[in-house]
Parts: sequence; structure tokens; C-alpha cells
Amino acid sequence: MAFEYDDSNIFARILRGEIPNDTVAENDHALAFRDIAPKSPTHVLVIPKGKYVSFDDFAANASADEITGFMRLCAEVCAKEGVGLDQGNQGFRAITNAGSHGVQEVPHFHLHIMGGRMMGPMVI
Ligand code: DGP
Repeated sequence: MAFEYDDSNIFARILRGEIPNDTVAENDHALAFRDIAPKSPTHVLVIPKGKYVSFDDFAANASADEITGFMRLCAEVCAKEGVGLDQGNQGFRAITNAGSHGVQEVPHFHLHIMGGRMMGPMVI
């Protein structure tokens, strides 16, 4: 079964410039912006610019350049937000939700980068 991308999702609309966002960083392949309902002092969403529904869609179908661009933007966000270990900070949590069991609200792949406080135990 192929992944079916819905062009009307809210992050597609953000990428088309139809809805404003608080951009943290951007490159050719990905955009990082602040979550509208932050759960921690740093709560940034990193999304690919390509049309991928979920983590497994992106992992299976994105090009090497898209994957590298996405991951490098994640590293840039960690550094800029003062949470990256490379800068001697205290760290962060990076999570992605996929599908109904993963409780994914927006069907465009996104990674949550959260930090600035001690996280709780992983909730399953
Ligand atoms: P998830 O459950 O993993 O699909 O999380 C979706 C996240 O997207 C959730 O934390 C809230 C955030 N979000 C939803 N709509 C908007 C929006 O219009 N702008 C921004 N910046 N974030 C949004």
C-alpha cells in the first residue's frame, strides 16, 4: 500500500506560505518552526519540504540529499536552541508520532525537538 499524502494538511499549508509560522531555521530540504502549543521551553517541529506522510514514508522514500538536509537542520536547531550536546548543553528529546496508534495529528512527517527542562519518563 502506498503512502497517501493529503495536500490540505496544516504543514503543507505552512510550506506553501498560506499560514504563518515562527521559523527557527530552514534549508533547501527542511523547515524548522516553533510548535503552536509548546510542551517545553524548546519545542520545535522539523519537517521535510517534500511530501511525506510519516517517519516510515520519509525513511523509505526520501532521497539521500533530503535525508541529509533534514538531519543537518535538526542539528542546527539543537545548536541554536541551546540544547545540543555538542555545545555542552543538557540535551533534549526528539520524537515522532506515526499513524493512529502513534497518535499523529498532522499527516506530514515531523520531528518534535523538545528541551529546556528535565523530561519525564517515556510515556507509552
Ligand atoms: P503530532 O501529534 O505529532 O502530529 O503533533 C502535531 C503538532 O503540531 C502538535 O504539537 C501541535 C502542532 N501544530 C498543529 N497545528 C499547528 C500550526 O498551525 N502551527 C504550528 N506551529 N504548530 C501546529
